[in-house]
Amino acid sequence: MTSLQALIFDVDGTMADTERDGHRVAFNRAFAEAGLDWEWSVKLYGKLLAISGGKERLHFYLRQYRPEFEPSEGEEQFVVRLHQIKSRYYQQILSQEGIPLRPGIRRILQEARSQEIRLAIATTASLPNVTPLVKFLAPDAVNWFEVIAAGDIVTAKKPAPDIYQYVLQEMKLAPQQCLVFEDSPHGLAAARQADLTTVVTVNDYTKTGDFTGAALVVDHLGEPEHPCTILAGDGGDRHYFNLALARHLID
Ligand code: XBP
Ligand code: MG
Repeated sequence: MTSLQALIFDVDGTMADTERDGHRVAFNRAFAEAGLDWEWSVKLYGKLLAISGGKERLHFYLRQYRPEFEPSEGEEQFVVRLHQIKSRYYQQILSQEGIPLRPGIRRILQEARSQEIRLAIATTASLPNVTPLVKFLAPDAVNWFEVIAAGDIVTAKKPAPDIYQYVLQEMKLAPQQCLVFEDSPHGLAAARQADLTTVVTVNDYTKTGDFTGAALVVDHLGEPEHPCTILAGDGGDRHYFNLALARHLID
């Protein structure tokens, strides 16, 4: 029997529904600022989410949807520049409009802190796009996490397991001592390939995904006054996710 030592969180889609109303909108504002008449609809963005990472997503879009477009500065430089503009808009959206945290996120993090469970983040998004969202938890919440593994810190992004292996290495923990929270098939694949037990909280973009291999699939983590629905896995008759359930999934 191994005891639970750490919780590892994905950010986009898991801590908050950032993709549709945050990242997507920021990409569109960046296109407009760059004088491009491109528009990523909610539906198209759902398809583009097959590619993890904002810069990688832009490269994919150019190849698949704009093969005739040849930026004078070269594709690599163009993507970096456009992604910088997009990040500025994304951070503006977070600071001016805000994006609410998903149910149960703050509660489970506080519960973990009070029981000295270690915390980490493993995300494909770039660090400057992660910290403003983490600050919604509490102004000093960046310090709650022992490791914030983000963006280009590893070369192979999710669904590759590298970001999770990096976190395990940094924390000197075995996969059996940790529980991961993810929202997407890519995230689940990354965690499972690193042998990590994973809880999936689905959202509108991911609810039809294949989550075979997840220990638990729920619509969200729930709150005592806002129950969650268990979609798959052994959650017993619980109405919201808590540390007792986290320990049950690991032991
Ligand atoms: C998140 C991503 C990110 C965001 C955009 O995936 O793929 O690329 O969409 O962020 P996950 P950046 O939740 O699986 O980590 O533009 O900063 O890359
Ligand atoms: Mg995610």
